Amino acid sequence: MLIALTRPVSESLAECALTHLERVPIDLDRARHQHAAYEDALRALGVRVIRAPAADELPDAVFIEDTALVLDEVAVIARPGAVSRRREPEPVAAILSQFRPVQHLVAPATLDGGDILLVGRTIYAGLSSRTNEAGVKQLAAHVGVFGYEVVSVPVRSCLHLKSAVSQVDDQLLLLNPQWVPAEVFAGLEYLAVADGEAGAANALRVGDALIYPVHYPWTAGRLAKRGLEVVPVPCDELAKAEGGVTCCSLLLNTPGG
Ligand code: CIR
Repeated sequence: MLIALTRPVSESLAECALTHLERVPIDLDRARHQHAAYEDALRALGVRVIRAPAADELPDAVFIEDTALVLDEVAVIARPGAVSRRREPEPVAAILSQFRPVQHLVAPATLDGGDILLVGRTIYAGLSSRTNEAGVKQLAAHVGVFGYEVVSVPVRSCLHLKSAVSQVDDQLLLLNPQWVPAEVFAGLEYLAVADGEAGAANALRVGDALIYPVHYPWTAGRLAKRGLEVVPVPCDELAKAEGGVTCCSLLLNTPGG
């Protein structure tokens, strides 16, 4: 079965790190309702949701994806690129160690989980303002033993690699060609985001369904037209903190029940 680790929206969310967005007021109650709706959407798809402990003093803790890369064989604990986020991974690592052997990235490596796109045995790793060469190199050393190939991808106009591209079907990516060159993903097809929806490339694939922001209707229409099951979730309040749908969980396969 599939487990999703999530983490509550912190009291201090309004002090989140921001890179490409202007700071605007965030309605905490609304963000919490949206986060609950996201967890409900996961449950409705048969996923068991486990909440990591709240960390009200860490504004970005809800974006738990950035704290680790979880593979079937190992969990690699990230070292977030933003100094304000460096204390987020430890409690997550404690939970992951119940399910996987755990490896840690260490200084000078920095890496955010949002920069990692796993497609089969290929790990695309974004080199961004958060993830550096040392981070990708250490990651490659930890996962190479399990037969994963790591491919670096430069990320420029957006926060993370997965702001620009995510996987929506076995051979299909959803991608913003202005933010990442499609040629990097040789052998895969891609669907482009709709005009006026630059941030729409981040979808969370759960089995055959896609948890997807309700605020990108045109791109959602394109996904539906391809026969993909789109599960819309409201998440515009969390988007003000530069978070998307992949960022709010870490998914792990577990055997049996
Ligand atoms: C940050 O800047 O780190 C947070 N405010 C947003 C992180 C979003 N995470 C993600 O896309 N994986």
